[in-house]
Amino acid sequence: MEKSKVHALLKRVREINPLIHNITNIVVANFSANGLLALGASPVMADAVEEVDEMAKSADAVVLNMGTLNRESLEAMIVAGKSANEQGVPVILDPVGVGATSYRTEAASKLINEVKCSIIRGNAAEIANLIGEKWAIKGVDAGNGNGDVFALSMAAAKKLKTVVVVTGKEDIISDGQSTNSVQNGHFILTKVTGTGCLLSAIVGAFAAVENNYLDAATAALVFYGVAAEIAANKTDEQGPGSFQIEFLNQLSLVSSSEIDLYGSFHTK
Ligand code: ATP
Ligand code: TZP
Ligand code: MG
Ligand code: MG
Repeated sequence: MEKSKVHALLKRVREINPLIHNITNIVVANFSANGLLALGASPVMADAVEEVDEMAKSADAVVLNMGTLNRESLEAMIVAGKSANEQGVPVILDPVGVGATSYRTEAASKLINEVKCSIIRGNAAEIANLIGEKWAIKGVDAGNGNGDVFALSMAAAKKLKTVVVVTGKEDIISDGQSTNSVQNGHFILTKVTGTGCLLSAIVGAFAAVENNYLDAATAALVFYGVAAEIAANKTDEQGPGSFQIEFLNQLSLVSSSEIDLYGSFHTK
């Protein structure tokens, strides 16, 4: 993929203003909605089992996030996911905290057995646990595992027959055949809760406008990482609060020329 495709997809998101239906966790709902708006997408948070079928049908992408999962939200995710599958609407899964408890691990298995996910995005521990490989996890945060994330993303994509994104210092995106890596991002993203969840929502916005999901996810990660780098630079030394606000600004401001200047990604 060329940088020109990142520009083109960003432009398309900003022009089309896709509707992103999120069933997400209580920690990040507001931040995710604001981040999607800043990008130029249109967020809706809806999790009542009575309405998710209808909402998912009218959406351009559905994002399922297991962060504060419970019986009702799991049921709503399955209904929304099936509805999206019937309509050809892409489904993005963020398996937050899978591996931390057996409930999350079992719920994730149920979800991926019943719903066809277009893209699954998580940290290395979450993705490893999703395919039955043990990898240390600390609550919702990646533990100190130091396995091969390239091999992990490829193995997970093959096993789950979908595009898998493993994020961390370097991000790896695989469809089981081709694998891309993205070097953009900044350490301070790990000091603001919900930056992984918002990323999954933004991956949804790119998947809404591009059905090559390997390219869509890669472009989303480059865009997101560049926005973070610029925001970190502008709020140098001020800490995560200032960064969080400036990051929202940059999600709306990042331009094609900044992507040309700072974007860093490769096909492995
Ligand atoms: P975790 O709970 O382990 O933090 P997460 O779901 O928040 O996981 P991350 O892996 O933190 O997701 O990814 C969110 C964003 O932060 C991605 O854009 C990723 O590239 C970036 N990121 C994470 N860690 C680093 C790091 N050490 N340096 C640079 N960027 C990072
Ligand atoms: N607890 C349950 S969900 C959640 C926390 C802290 C937010 C996790 O967000 P992220 O994006 O994975 O850091
Ligand atoms: Mg993080
Ligand atoms: Mg996460």
